[in-house]
Amino acid sequence: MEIPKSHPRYHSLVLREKIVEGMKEGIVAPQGLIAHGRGETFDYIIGERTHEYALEAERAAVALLLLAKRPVISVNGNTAVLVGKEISELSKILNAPLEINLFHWSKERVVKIREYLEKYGAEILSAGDAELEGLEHFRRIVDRRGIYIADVVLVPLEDGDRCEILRKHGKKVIAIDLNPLSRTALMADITIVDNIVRAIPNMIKMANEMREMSKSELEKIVERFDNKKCLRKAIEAIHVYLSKKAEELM
Ligand code: PTJ
Repeated sequence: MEIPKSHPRYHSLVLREKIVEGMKEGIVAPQGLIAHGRGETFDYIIGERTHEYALEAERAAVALLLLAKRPVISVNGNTAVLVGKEISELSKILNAPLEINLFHWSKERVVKIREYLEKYGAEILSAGDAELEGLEHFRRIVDRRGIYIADVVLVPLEDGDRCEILRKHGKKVIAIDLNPLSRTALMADITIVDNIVRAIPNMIKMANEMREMSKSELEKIVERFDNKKCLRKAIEAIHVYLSKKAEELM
């Protein structure tokens, strides 16, 4: 669908089109449309911008990924179509392979996502030759060279209990989730409450700036970060935004 640039919701409509096209191509799961709608709602009530608390989380996330010995970036259908190019760039800068890990798993979708991402040149893992103990759904299927042995995993647009299991397996988890109330947001070590389409470009910029930092500088950034405080700020920002909108109607 051709969207006129003059449309007041142009950017949001472009993202919707990407998700819908992705679904038609068999990359995005049908449930991905619903997940995207939930994300849109939360983005709307934070004012569709990156807040200071999100920048702090993005910086801590980049520091943790730079410190990691075996970092991995998990990719699902929504992530692939929204930021395939950008997440591949981040993967290369951080030396963190992408791993295709799906909730609504099918062999065909794994192949399609792989083919879709391959043009961007990052290392892509998708062997599905290991299982994460403690999980019953398809997200348990991982790559022996990737999530299975990773020490830090970036999990954008997650669905909840894998985050808990990854932590139980001793891994540090970074989530990107616009919903600060989700189980994933509450379970992760670092939660980035920001739209993935803003978060990943921010993280690319930060990674380029921070990759020359010393280990102790990076460690300080991670130590200073407080995820609960960050989530509190995100919830307060929603409250402030909605109160302002209500006042405007007085
Ligand atoms: O491709 P698959 O099979 O792995 O499935 C992917 C989805 C996203 C369908 C699956 O993981 C799922 O059902 O996720 P949930 O439980 O709907 O959770 C997705 C979370 O991501 C929700 O809390 C949304 O608010 C959030 N979200 C959606 N779009 C964005 C987002 N967060 C950041 N940026 C977005 N663009």
